[in-house]
Amino acid sequence: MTNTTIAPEDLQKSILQHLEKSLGKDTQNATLYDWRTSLSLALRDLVVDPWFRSTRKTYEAAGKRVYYLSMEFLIGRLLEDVAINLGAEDASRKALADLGLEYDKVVRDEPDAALGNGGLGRLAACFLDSLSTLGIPAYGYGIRYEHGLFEQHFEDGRQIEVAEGWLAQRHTWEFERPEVTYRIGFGGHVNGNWEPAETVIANAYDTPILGWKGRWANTLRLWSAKPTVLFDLGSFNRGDLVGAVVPEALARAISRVLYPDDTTEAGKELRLKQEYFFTSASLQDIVRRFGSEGYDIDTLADHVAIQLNDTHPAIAGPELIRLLADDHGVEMARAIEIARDCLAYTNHTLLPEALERWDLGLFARTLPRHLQIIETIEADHLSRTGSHVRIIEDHSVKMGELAFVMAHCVNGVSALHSELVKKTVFADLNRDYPGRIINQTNGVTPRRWLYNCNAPLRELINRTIGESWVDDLDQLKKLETHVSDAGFLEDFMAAKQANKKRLANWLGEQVGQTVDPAAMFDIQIKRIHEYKRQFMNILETIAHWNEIRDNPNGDWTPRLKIFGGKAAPGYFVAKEIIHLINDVSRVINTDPVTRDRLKVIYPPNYNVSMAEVLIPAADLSEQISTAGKEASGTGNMKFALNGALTIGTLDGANVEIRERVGEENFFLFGLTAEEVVNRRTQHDFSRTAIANSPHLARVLNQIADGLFSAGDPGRYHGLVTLLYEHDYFLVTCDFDDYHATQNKVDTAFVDRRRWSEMAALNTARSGWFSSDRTIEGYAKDIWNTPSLLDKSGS
Ligand code: GL4
Repeated sequence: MTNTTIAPEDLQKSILQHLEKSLGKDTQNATLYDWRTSLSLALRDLVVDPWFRSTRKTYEAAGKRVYYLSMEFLIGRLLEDVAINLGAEDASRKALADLGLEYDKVVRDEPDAALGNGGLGRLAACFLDSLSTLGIPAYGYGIRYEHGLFEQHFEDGRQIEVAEGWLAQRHTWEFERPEVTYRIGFGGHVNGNWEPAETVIANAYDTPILGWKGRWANTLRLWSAKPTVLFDLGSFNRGDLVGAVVPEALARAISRVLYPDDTTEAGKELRLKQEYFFTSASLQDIVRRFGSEGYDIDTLADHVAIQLNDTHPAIAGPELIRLLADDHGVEMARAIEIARDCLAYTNHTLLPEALERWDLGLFARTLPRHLQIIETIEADHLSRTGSHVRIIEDHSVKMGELAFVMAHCVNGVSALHSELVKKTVFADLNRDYPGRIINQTNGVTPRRWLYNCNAPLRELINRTIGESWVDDLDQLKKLETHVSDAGFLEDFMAAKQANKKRLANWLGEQVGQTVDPAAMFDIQIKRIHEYKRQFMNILETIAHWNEIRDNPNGDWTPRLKIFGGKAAPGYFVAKEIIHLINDVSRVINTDPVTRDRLKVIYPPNYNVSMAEVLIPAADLSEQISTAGKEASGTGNMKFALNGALTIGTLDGANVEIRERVGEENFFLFGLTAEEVVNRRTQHDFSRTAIANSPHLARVLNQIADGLFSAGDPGRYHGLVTLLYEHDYFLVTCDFDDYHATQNKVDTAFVDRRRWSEMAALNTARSGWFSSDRTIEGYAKDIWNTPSLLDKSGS
């Protein structure tokens, strides 16, 4: 084991040295930021050795490497990650305590690196963690956005977006590489060669990603856009001060902001440019590195496995062909073959609006050479397969089809999703290329999502089965034998209670609300979307509130409902749902009749760090999407791993979670994916469902009458009408079953012994949902990359 053990005294010395020498501060004037940065730099010093060692081993092994191309990496904070992977958490605590500082406060000062929207970006971050833990040589490639996902504020219950500024402070973990730059062209003409009209520079910034016990570290390389000409001196000298900075502003715009939506075609030129920008820079980097090691370009696919995280980097197909054919003189047909052998594509959604299509005119103007290559790819595909599926159609370039045709392997992200990919979006291509679509069910890193965020449960597990579960999560199965032991169950619930108290304190600090840690903590955290049905959750909450009011002396199980999540700024309905949740919460929380038994809290600005406080404290996990719509979900796995029970539909990875934890330990409700499709064909299905559900009808009338929007009774007419007229996500059809199942949850929660067994079994049986297992699957079935880790030492 290479657990870099560092004595607290040595760490403290290093912290003080960085405070003075790197930050130019003395202890008297040091701020929290200074201390946090000094600790980070001191720990970063310890990362460099394993990082260099891994890089050397990678080059020596001369084997295949993974390149994970992703528009998004939703990393969150890194300091704690590094501290635990180095085995330096205790030393850090001690070193800081002796300086009069509190470790937890210092780590909480770090802003989240929010370079992603939600599940897709967070999955990429979990994959980086697992790749390093498994010692698979890999690079993550993405964009170094200056502004990550927007900050969410509430004003009178409405979502307000404010630009986020994580780079306003020094980002301690990265190393700028001013010498690593590539030119990225746009527009222009093709006269034999492509002559772009416009060029920007992609500049690399590297962050080491350390795996468990510091045994291995890979690199996350993010690209920042810079102008080729810093400053238009001519304009400046003519007195045009604004015009002088235009070239710089235009270039930098490319890496300025993360698009705040991963499920709608953001459209427009800038998004296309962002996608090409980071894909081209990454591929140029890969090909350059390959060449510098002296290999024959014809063997590229023996050394290079490129994974496309959704269609955002789908331009990689034509770009790699361009580099091979135009720059390295490889014959076109062979270039297509090599590129395909290198590339694989993960599909993350079936939502039609998320399958990118670019307007042909825009595409031709921006990437004229690539359009020619795509025509060649299409002709090759059509002639080889006799397919009728085109890549260029209806005056647009279809990126899903392009990614599929140019990948040797296409995977979905849960068993159900992969089957639906075969049957729906890519049914025809599946026939043209049988066997190309496979499944790799998502996973989450147990380092962040149990070890680090849930210290009480971590300690209990360590005491019970030892520590080997952290990088071998199947070991959690050993907990099963302890589930019949009353003492163990008590300890398990004590850990949960400690987390609930921590959350209660946190809520007190953050939103000024007092909550009862004995209540059931029922949590739905994720992006706000109609298909995820936060709307159904808040409607059911109102129905529950009505029931308590109707029978105030009933034996009600106290519940705290927590919502968290952001809506895309342009997604009107999602923003209405946020507004409604906040309005309902105001009314319910001030009702003296129900106050002790039902509370609704929606802390603003949900992010990775907030999830780390919420998930360990959950009793109930809400995974209630319309069946067939949530490709996988990964929050569902984090909750189950941390001993929450799920109320959920047969959607995404819920299906596999239920299979593994046992159907008796999962609260299932709702239509199946197949039933959903059938129900939509029935005439007036939503009106019928509402007419048959007195609970729902009453709730909808209350909302329509303005009960939750005093002074503005018409506020939610649009939302209510939507349910009557276009209930595409079948909120009305699943409502009654959901409500009845929630009542079962209430009853179950009161039987503490049984509940604690179910909760502990959820933890014990969630080992399969480790992203280590997922990455092993990719390595074996898609990449053919070995681990270079010598688990025994060095
Ligand atoms: C998503 C899916 O919506 C989500 O179910 C899945 O877990 C995640 C990672 O595979 O990918 N697809 C898109 S687009 N955004 C997501 O979060």
